[in-house]
Amino acid sequence: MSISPRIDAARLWDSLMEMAQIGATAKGGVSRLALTEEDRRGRDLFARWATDAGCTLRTDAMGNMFARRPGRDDSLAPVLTGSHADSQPFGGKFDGIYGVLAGIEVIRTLNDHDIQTDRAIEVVNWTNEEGSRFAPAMIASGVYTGVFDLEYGLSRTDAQGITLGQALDSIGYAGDEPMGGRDIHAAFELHIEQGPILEAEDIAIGVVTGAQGQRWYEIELTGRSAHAGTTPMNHRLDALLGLSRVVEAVHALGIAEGDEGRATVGWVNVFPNSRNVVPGRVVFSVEFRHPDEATLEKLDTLLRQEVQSIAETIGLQHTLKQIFQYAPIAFDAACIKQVEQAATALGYSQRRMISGAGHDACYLSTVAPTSMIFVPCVDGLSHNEAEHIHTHWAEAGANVLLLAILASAKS
Ligand code: HGY
Ligand code: MN
Ligand code: MN
Repeated sequence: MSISPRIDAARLWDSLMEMAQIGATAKGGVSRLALTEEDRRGRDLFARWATDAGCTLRTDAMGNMFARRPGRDDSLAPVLTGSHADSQPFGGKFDGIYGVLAGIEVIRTLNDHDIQTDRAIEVVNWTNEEGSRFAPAMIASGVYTGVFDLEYGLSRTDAQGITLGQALDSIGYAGDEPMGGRDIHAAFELHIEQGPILEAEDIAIGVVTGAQGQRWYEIELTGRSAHAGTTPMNHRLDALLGLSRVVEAVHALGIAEGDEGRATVGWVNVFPNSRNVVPGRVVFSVEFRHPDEATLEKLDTLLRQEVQSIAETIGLQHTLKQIFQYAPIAFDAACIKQVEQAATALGYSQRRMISGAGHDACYLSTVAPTSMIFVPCVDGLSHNEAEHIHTHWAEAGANVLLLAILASAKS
């Protein structure tokens, strides 16, 4: 593989820091929840940079944005890259947006050196990857790839009852581009690892071969609200007591799976949430992740048994629904090889690994040859305002992305 020019690391870092000003939080992170005013400002900036780099911009009905740099032969299926610009409520400056802006930096670098590719290159900003404002996660790449239908996607509601479709309209990003259904030659998503492995092993590039499976649940426990001062303990139907026991049980299920166990209760709503009222109802999330589908199936069974038993012991009603799931993902061998060859050509240390986090690439892999590139992050910390990467890590990942795309964009 001939060594191509390198990306402009300072320009990429400047773009990351400029974007990080949008939704900047006091503790150095960002808050750009999907389809909020901050997300709109981030989208506008992405759109400006993409058009400044000579790309055409198209937006589909879920608000997914496609910045396209034409190739010599427009009839050839394009090479996709990109990631997501939305963040967690108190997220970091790099989760998702690093892959979006590294894609723009690849385009800028090709322009600088007047490099034409046979295939078009598209940098995508996927809507609502985080699944924080609108559950489930990766909903828009899920609709794009046919995992969910459009009506389901647009009807997801946030905590205030606003639908994803209404939020899209309110920020002016409901597009008319057809949802998916077209040939994609290959896709590469560059992302921070969001875990500790690469930094701990002092390795520059994660060659991501797949992603662990996920199961997301929404559980409701219903007891009876009652006066905190007059209701004896043995007269209570305390839903929050039930939640606390489910949290302990879920944690124990994760621990029982050893190093690969991932079990989390992250989203909790207590009603009426008043200091002097015994909570009558709770609605909360449970999620499991694991590289083995049979283990996820086992955890599903155990969760249902635990919730049933805890609810019965206290005298609570309960509902449990699975709202999101996908089996462990294997990425495309040829794409994986192109990433390895790019890292080797550039002299970067590398190791194969699977992704602990979900990414839009997981759904994209169901319709196109796809793989991912990881770079380390400090202390493996992410979904936290203190998330940080070093400039040389950012540079290495974007250079590998550049070479992998160049190799793939040949007809
Ligand atoms: O939850 C995830 O794995 C991703 O960060 N949305
Ligand atoms: Mn992400
Ligand atoms: Mn994330």
